[in-house]
Amino acid sequence: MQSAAWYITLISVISLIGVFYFVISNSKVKEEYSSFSKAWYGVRGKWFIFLIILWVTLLIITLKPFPLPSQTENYSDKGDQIIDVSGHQWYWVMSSDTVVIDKPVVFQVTTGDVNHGFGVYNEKLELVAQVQAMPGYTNKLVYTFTQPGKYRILCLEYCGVAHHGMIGELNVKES
Ligand SMILES: [Cu+2]
Repeated sequence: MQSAAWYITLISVISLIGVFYFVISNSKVKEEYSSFSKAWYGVRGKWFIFLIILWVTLLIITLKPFPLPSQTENYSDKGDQIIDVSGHQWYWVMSSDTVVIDKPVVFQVTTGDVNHGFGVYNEKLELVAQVQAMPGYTNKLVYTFTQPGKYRILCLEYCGVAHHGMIGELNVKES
């Protein structure tokens, strides 16, 4: 894989040098191009409009499924599992430590002092979800667990001498 990437890069660079050399060596040659430009200026206008439409369409398609949940929506109305989380030097305070699988969990995360990173890890210590914990803000993290187990909450932002000791527990049970 690495060597394939290397060869593709090498070939691309050599062809680019070739193109540059061709353009530079032909730049002194004068040619009549008014007929050429007349024909292509119209195309250029249409091409520009086409690219604008394509760009706006792609923006709408790709930005709509934005991966972050709405920060203004009131989740308590929907019967989701809501956990208020607050990070402190150096511990986590959570309004609940038990959730069930296959139902969205809304973590409402803030901090009592400095910035922390709220990271949810599974039993293999793989990061499954995370959000920033910031003073003066409540950031929402919506995550649906699919595997039961004992999950851990670790801090993802260095916040002082006992940063590594900020370990919380979350029990995820079968529904
Ligand atoms: Cu921290």
